[in-house]
Amino acid sequence: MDKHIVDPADNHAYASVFQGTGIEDFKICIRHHLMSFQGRDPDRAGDQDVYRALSYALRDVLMEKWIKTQKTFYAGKMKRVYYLSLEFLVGRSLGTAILNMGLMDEVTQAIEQLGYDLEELRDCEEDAALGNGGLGRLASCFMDSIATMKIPAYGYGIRYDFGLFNQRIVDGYQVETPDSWLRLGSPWMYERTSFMYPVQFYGHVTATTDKLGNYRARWVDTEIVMAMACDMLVPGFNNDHVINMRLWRAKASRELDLRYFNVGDYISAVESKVLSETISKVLYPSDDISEGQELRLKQQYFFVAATFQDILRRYRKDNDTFDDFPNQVAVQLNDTHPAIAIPELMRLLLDIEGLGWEQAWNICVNTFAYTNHTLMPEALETWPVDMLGRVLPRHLEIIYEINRRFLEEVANLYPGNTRKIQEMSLIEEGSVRRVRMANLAIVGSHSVNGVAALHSELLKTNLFRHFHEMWPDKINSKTNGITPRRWLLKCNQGLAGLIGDKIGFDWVVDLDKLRGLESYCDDPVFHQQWQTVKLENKKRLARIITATCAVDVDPGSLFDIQVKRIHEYKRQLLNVLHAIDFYHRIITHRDEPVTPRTIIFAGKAAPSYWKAKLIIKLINSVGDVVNNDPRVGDRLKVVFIPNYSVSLAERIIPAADLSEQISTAGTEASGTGNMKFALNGALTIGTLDGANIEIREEVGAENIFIFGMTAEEAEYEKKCKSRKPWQIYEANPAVRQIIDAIGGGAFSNGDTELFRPLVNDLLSENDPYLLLLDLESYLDCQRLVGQTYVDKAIWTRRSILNVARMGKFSSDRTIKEYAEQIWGLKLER
Ligand code: HBZ
Ligand code: IMP
Repeated sequence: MDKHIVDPADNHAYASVFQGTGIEDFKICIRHHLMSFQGRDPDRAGDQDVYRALSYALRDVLMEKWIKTQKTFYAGKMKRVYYLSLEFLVGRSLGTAILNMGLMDEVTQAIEQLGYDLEELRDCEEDAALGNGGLGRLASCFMDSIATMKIPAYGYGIRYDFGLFNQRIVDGYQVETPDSWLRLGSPWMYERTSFMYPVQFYGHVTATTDKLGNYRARWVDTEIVMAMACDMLVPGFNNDHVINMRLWRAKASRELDLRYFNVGDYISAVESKVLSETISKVLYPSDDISEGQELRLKQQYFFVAATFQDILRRYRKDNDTFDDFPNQVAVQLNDTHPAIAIPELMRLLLDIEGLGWEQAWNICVNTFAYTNHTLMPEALETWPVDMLGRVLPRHLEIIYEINRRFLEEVANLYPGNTRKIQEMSLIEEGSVRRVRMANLAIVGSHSVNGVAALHSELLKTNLFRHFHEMWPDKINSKTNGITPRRWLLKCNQGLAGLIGDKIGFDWVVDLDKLRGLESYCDDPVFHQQWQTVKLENKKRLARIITATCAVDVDPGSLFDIQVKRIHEYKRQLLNVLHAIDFYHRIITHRDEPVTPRTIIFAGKAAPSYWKAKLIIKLINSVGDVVNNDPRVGDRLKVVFIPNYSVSLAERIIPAADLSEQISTAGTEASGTGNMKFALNGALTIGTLDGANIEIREEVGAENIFIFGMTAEEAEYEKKCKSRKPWQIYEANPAVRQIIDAIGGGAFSNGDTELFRPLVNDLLSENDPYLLLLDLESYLDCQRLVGQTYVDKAIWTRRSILNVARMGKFSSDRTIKEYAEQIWGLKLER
């Protein structure tokens, strides 16, 4: 029988209450949600209630567009792209939904007419912080670009109950508290109770033979956890295209309940239910360090197994065989976190679908592509063979077989080269044998990409050199990007408006259009307007600093900002050394003119990373001394803003004059904060590392402050130690004064032990991050920054040129490259 719920003639047939997107429609829909879903009297609703009602109203519009979008995928029999990521650092959704759907005027007015303020409603939203830092935020920028470029793609991940911890600063130290972002539920999470898949763990493997007499492995006696789909919808910019991130939530299986209930053990039944649901409880809070916990492995397999059941379900609707799989499905692995997908797809094809090894393997390799985000050895994931074999016995068997065949190939190519075989093996030998997930990901993918030009080169010449020699076409580079929608249009409405007045708004979807600003780089009226926008943004940030740090800062001073995860290689400590030097210069040469500065930090340290936490303590301690020294006055302030997050970044970045990107060359794979700052008119002080190199190429060497060693020089110094930190300490009085101040207790009430570990590292010949070797060059460069800032015309000109030349760093460009060069898609435009 025909179904008639939908009248095809009706434009808005799918939405029950929603008739359109006019001001009156919104008001009706908000009232409806307030009453029917929240049980609120519209006359007595608070900001939080109206925020929710508005979000649901917008979600109705999104859902309708999503269904239409999905239908076009089916109608066009399109190749689907699956972006698998354990992290999506989404931030807030309300503003993006309004902006991307072009509903700003309607919504603002509807809300105003109801007697509320849109800004205040937006502040009611909790960030979805389902990621640690760069890697997770990149995934979210990619979702925005994929939707904007109308690519048939899906993000897949985990719906953590607790996202990245909240950070408080107590007595200068970081203290972590849980991020219970779902306490009140999120209107942006669409729970689909009908999409539930079983995921197996533990058990063992038995062999059977199928009808044709072939070996078939069976994975039996397993524990089962259910994965429930929760969707977050992602609208493209101004194009009616809506895609989804499908995030899995762990639910106890009925089977598990019954096993205990049947024997009358009610408490055990409930206990094991709770236990199996812990899989999606919490995001692991370490970036760039692999923790190696069993629960983390279970998280990885949980989301991969559920995702592949969903992928195959969709594939089977239009296909009877697997021949066409790689032409219909592309899977991008965001780092090695989802790399267990490779043996999982093999398992499904071999054990469930009954394909032969060769055919299954070809399908795998042609389906998967792997993105590497780090060269740091401590971040490369390996799993103890014992653990993997216990949790996923069949997968370990498959990994061994992949390795056996692969090493055979290596041995044929390089007879007798046992060293090579050892280094390329998927198994690391040692007292504990471990599975190397990066090697698995390389062998099982047709494409391996780095995230900036330098990083990809280093993959080819160092970390993955053997693989590059064997497969010279596999490793490629896709320089990261950021979405201009969130990172300019939304976060810096003043600047976006000013740019729009001059050159229109085409840049929002075609960032190269910003080049049009170059012709205004010497226009004095435009300079004035440009400076006014920056000053307003700085005033807004100054208010936040007063509220959160209880320090008053001068919006007229140079805002010098470093915000990112706290990590030794990112060298926040180097920045502190400059702050101390600046302080010393003020108090020893009191009449010398200086350019007043506010040095701003924010960022989280992994809870187990004590040295990074000690750096936070040092920043706060230096701040305490400097900010309270009457000799300093308004010339210098040092502040640490607590609880860095996406929504805080949206307030901090537009207020920056100077962007600190000062990692040891060769350590930061790309960086994306560097791009966000430059796009908002900050000048960069940085090393020749990651994407900084490409930023310099684009903006011109005269418009960026570069200092320090190159990656090659840093590599050389690490090996040959031609310059020793203690020699620099002895030869340079300013350096000595800085180190002695920290070591002598000037920032720790005379305690000479507290910061001893940091001082020891600085003076050690084995400091892997080479801080003292770059310090003099950094201090000189900072002096030049201060002098340059005094000349407003020069600074503003450079700021404008930075923005004008940021076109390359749109994630739309990055995604276009992935789509055409890795995923095998042809794009409309
Ligand atoms: O990925 C970052 C890189 O450090 C940065 O240079 C790059 O721009 C960015 C995007 O490509 N890497 C991360 O953010 N890594 C993690 O967050 C991470 C999380 C969990 C891990 C390991 C790393 O187990
Ligand atoms: P999924 O791709 O099965 O996850 O479904 C996503 C949405 O696409 C569904 O809610 C439907 O609106 C639509 N859809 C699913 N299957 C088909 C199909 O076979 N043809 C057209 N649209 C479909």
